[in-house]
Amino acid sequence: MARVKIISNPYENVITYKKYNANSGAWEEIDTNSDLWNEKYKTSVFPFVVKNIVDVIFEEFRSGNEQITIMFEGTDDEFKELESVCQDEAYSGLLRPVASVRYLRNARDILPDVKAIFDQMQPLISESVKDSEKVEREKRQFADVSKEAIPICVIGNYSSGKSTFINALIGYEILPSGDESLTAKIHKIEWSGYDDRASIGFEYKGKAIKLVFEEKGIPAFNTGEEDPLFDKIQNALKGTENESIIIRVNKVLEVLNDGEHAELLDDLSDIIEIKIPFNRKGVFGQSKNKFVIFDTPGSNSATNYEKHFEVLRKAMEDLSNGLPIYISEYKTLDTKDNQSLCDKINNMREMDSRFTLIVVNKADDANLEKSQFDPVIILNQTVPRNLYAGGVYFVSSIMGLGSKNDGEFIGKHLKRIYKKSYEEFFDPEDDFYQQLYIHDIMPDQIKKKSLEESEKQQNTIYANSGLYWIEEQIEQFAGIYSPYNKCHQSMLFLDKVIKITSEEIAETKRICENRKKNMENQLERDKATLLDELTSKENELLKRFCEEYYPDMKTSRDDAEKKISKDKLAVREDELTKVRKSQTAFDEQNINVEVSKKAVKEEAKKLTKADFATLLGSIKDSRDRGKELKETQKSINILVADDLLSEVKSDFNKNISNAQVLLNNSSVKYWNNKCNEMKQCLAELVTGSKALSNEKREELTEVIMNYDSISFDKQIDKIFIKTEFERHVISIFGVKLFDNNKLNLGKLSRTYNSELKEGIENISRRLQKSHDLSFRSWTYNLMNVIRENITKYNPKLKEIVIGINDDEKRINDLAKRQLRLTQYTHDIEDMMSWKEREIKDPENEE
Ligand SMILES: Nc1nc2c(ncn2[C@@H]2O[C@H](COP(=O)(O)OP(=O)(O)O)[C@@H](O)[C@H]2O)c(=O)[nH]1
Ligand SMILES: [Mg+2]
Repeated sequence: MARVKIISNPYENVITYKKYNANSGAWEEIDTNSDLWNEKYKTSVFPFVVKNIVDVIFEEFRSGNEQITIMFEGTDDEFKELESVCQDEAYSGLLRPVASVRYLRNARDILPDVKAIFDQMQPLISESVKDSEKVEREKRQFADVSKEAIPICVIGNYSSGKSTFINALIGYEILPSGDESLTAKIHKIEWSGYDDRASIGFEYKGKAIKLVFEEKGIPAFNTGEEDPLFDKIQNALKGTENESIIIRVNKVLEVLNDGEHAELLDDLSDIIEIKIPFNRKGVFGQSKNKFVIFDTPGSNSATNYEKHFEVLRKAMEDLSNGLPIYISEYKTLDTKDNQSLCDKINNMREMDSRFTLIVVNKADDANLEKSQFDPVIILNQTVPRNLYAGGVYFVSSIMGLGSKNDGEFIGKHLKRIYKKSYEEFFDPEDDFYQQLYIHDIMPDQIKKKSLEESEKQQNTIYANSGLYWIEEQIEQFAGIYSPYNKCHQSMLFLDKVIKITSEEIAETKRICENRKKNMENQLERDKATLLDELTSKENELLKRFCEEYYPDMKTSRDDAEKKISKDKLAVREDELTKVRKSQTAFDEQNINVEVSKKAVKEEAKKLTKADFATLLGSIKDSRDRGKELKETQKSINILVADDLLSEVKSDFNKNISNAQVLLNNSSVKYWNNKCNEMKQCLAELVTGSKALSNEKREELTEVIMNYDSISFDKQIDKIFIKTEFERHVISIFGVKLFDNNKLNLGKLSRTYNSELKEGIENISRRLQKSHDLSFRSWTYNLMNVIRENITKYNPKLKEIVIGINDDEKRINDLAKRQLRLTQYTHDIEDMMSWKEREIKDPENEE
């Protein structure tokens, strides 16, 4: 029986494959000539290619009617996709998908935790990357990653229907469509948060302008001076006091897009921000996700092409990990204009084109007759060839919009098209009945869902316009795929911040070293020698103390490690069983069914045929009774397992927090001792030195011996232990029930002990790092006090010493922040790394 393994890591965007060698009992590389080596199957989004992957596996590994086991290592979400594909009748039930013990958590599940950590980090990050100009971009990106907004970037050539498509998503005719001016701007559109409020914001002649629309009335905007553009806006709004917000917003946007007064628009910012109500009809309007839509200028308005693109790129810079939607018409899928735009997009690193949705708009007007329609040919045309990721969607934006606003359009042109096509989209009996979604090109298992779901839609025009299914896909992206992106971006961002902090530390250290050298050069020789001796002693001790710390703490770690044995668990299990049994009125006497059955059988041998019927009856009776008892026993086992597991978990929590206290105490004790040792050693050096007068020597010795004791950074321990904690509790949870509904005690005690050990190691390591830093900072400060004393009566030197002091404080601060950033990064990394689970079915184990 063939066994293949798929390892998919959507966080890193890689899929790899292995095959099982029954002779060696090991997983090996797949054959070099396998189609699975195809780049497409290694880096795509798994659900987009899973059907093809399964096809290849079926083709290459099939041998007669033998089953093929497909072992899957990855997230549960992706495993479900695999399962649904394998059910396809085409594989005659020969494919057996199995989830491996190794798995990754779904991004949508960990994203809230990642965000929580980011929130905690926010002040830390802004402190660490202050003043530095080069990190402005990173900071903006950070804001993006930690925000919930999901950018949708609508791109396409001039007049392909971008604005109309966006209006269809929103369900209101907000954006003007039709004629587009050469000075076209980017429109950034968000939900206003209210049904009766909207705003338009932009910059004009360097001033920020914001028009706020409420249910009734015309927005007042007091600009101070008269301006032809504002006059035009006021004019356009005249008499619309009682119109809907949508109409008023549309009127203003028309003015801001009107090529007739292009010269006025030159003073308008490139981005116009619009906040408006969304129509609640449809998937998009009901989504809980916060989408931000960008309407981009059509690219083939030749003269401004480069400029438009630059504007778009800038807008996207702030909003990485967005969803690109490419709008094209059916008849222009293969044009040069589209080719050059595709090239641009593929070169734009801000955009993750792995997810691009391709919309063939105005499909109400396209010739999609079956005889002409060939997906293979379409996929080979410019736009799909360059950008196809998960689907080509056939849409009529006008019909989609009409399905949400009941055909009430502002523009006559749109209204006419809607009215004209209404029957075609509504009446199945119509000669030209249109269901645009049936033309969509996407992976089979998704297509299947699309057909089923679209068929079920109550609003037929909405479904038939193709809008419904693309909204479903956008929602899918937001729910499942976008979190991976955000997780990934957050890691990239953290790495950058940590790198920047390191650079700053290195730079400050360099300045500090120079200052020290400078000071020593200016100091009298004897004093300089003393300072030199003190510094090297300080370094030597610092090094030794840090090295000895971890081994020294071993006893404390051992003390904290309160292991649990399998036997002890068994005893506790017995006790809990007794308690549960007494509550369930469990009849102990009847438990010996097996014995009584045997006795009946013995009897049977002696009996004649005549008595046999009665006997059978009694066997059946006893069997029924046995069954009943087994059921009771089973439910008791389940209860006991729950009891025991929750006891063990609270025990674990208790032990971990005890360990935390214990380790902290002994660590504090260790460093307090070392502080004293350090003081003594340095004081000895001073006492034995000839560089200072008797009086000054004594004074300095006293300063050293009376120097403050060390204080530790408490905050660090508090923050980290929380996440540390949860992680381990989750692992303990992972101990599953056995078939007989009892816990696997051996496994439980093993897991418990190893998790406890690891937890303690982690606490210890974190303490080490944090206390080590505190100690360093304490020594730096002590050395500065000494330095100040030695140079006390020299004003020029004093200044340098103050500088050194500041530098060292800064280095220390940065190092502490960096430590915390690193810890946070580990926490996030850990969430995205491979985990192992216990699996009930022993067959699944490798
Ligand atoms: N028949 C039809 N025409 C459409 C559809 N969507 C847009 N149009 C028309 O195409 C033209 C350009 O649309 P617009 O949204 O302004 O395109 P943009 O330049 O890409 O923003 C307008 O005249 C629209 O009425 C559609 O679904 N069907
Ligand atoms: Mg437009």
